Amino acid sequence: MTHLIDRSVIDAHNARLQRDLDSDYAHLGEQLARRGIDIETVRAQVAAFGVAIPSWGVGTGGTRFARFPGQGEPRHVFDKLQDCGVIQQLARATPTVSLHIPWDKCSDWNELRQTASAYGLAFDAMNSNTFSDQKGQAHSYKYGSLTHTDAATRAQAVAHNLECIEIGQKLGSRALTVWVGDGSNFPGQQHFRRAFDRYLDSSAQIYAALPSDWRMFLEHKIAEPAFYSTVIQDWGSSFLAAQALGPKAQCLVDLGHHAPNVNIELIVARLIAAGKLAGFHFNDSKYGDDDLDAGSVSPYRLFLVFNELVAAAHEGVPFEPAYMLDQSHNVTDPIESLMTSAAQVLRTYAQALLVDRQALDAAQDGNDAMTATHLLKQGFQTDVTPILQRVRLDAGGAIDPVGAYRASGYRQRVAGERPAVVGGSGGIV
Ligand code: LRH
Ligand code: MN
Ligand code: MN
Repeated sequence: MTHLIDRSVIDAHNARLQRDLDSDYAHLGEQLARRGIDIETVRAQVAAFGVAIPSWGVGTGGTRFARFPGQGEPRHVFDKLQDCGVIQQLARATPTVSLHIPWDKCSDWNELRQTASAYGLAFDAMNSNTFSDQKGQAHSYKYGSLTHTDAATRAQAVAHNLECIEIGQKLGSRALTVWVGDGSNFPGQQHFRRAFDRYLDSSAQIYAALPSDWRMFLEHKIAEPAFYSTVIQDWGSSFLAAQALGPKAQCLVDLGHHAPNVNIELIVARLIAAGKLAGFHFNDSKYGDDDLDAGSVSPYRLFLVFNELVAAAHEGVPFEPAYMLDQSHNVTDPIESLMTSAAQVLRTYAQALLVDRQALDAAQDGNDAMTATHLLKQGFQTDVTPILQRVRLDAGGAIDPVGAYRASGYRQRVAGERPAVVGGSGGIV
C-alpha cells in the first residue's frame, strides 16, 4: 500500500489525541448502554460504511460567474486519484471513487486501476457527460443529447454512454450514472411527451448494453441548464423511466436537485418501497443545486434521509443504495471538505442507528407524535464524535483528519509539483 502521508505524521498527531478519545469513547459507551445500545455494535456498522468520492470534487469548483483555483490543483485523473488516496488514508470513510468521462479520460486504464488499488481505492459508478460539448465532437448538445430531435446527436450520446460502460468494466465499476441536462428554456420550445419518448428510446439502447451485474442510475434534477423544463426533472419522471427500462435501472437522488423544502426523505421512502432507490449524491443546499458540503446547512434533513435508510435496513427491506458525495468547493481546500463531508455522512448514519426503532414503531402505532419526534431527536442530538474518531484510528487513519492533513503539508508539497492554474470566468458545472 502506498502511503501518501507519512505514517509518522499521523501517529504523532494521534498520540496527542488518543487519551482524550479513550475517555470520551468510554463515557459515550456508558451513556449508550443506559439506553440499551451497545457502542461496539454501532462502531462496527459505522466502520463498514463507505461513501464514494466524486473525482471532480477534488478540483476547485466554480460558478458560471467565476472560478478561483486553489494551490496544487490536480492536473489529470492520476493526480485526482492521489488526492482521493490522501482522503482515504486520513479519513478512512471513502474506499471508492466515482469517475466522470471524458473529464477523467486517460490512456492506460489498467495503470489507473493499479494506481487506485495501491492507494486502497476501487471504482464506484461511472458518470457520463452529454451535458457539455467536447473538442472535436461531431454533434453539439446545445439542444439536448439523449432527447435531441436529431437522431445522429442522440446516437452520439448513446455511444458515449456505451464507452463509459466499457471503461467502467476495465476499472471494476458496476454502475453507470446518467444525468442529462436536456430540456428547454422557453415555453413551447420542446414537445414534452416526445422528448420523454426519445429519452426512453435512447436510454433503452444504453440499458441493453449493461453487463449483467451492472445497474443504471438515473439522476433527476429540477432545473439547470434548462430553466423552463427539464426532461428528467423529478423522481416521478425518473421513476417512470426506470420502470420502463427494467430492473437494472434505478433512481439516484442528488440532494441538491429538488425545489427548496421538498420532502426528500419521503421520496427516498417511496423509492425504497418500489425497489427503485439507486443511491445518493450527498451535498447540501440553501437555494438550489448549490453543491455545498454535506450536512453543512441542514444536518437534520440529512439525518431524516438516513433515518429512512436505517429503518428499511432494520425491517429487512432488500435494497443496496450506492453512496456518493457530489460537491463543489469554492472557498475551501477540496480535500478538507471531502474528508469533513464523508465524516458527516458517517456521523449521520451513526445517529440514525441510535434511534430506538421499537419505541418509534409503538409511538407511530399509538399516534404519539411527540414521543415519535422526540425519539428521532434523541438519535440526532447524540454526539457520536468518539465513535467516528475510534473507527478512523482503528483503521489506521487520523483521529482529526483535517488537523493531520494540515500538519502533513501535503497541499504545499503538491503545489510545488503541479503548475498553478489560472482563474477563469466560470462555466463549471
Ligand atoms: C448535475 C450533477 C450530476 C453531474 C455532476 C457534475 O448537477 O449533479 O451528478 O454528473 O453534477
Ligand atoms: Mn449529482
Ligand atoms: Mn448537481
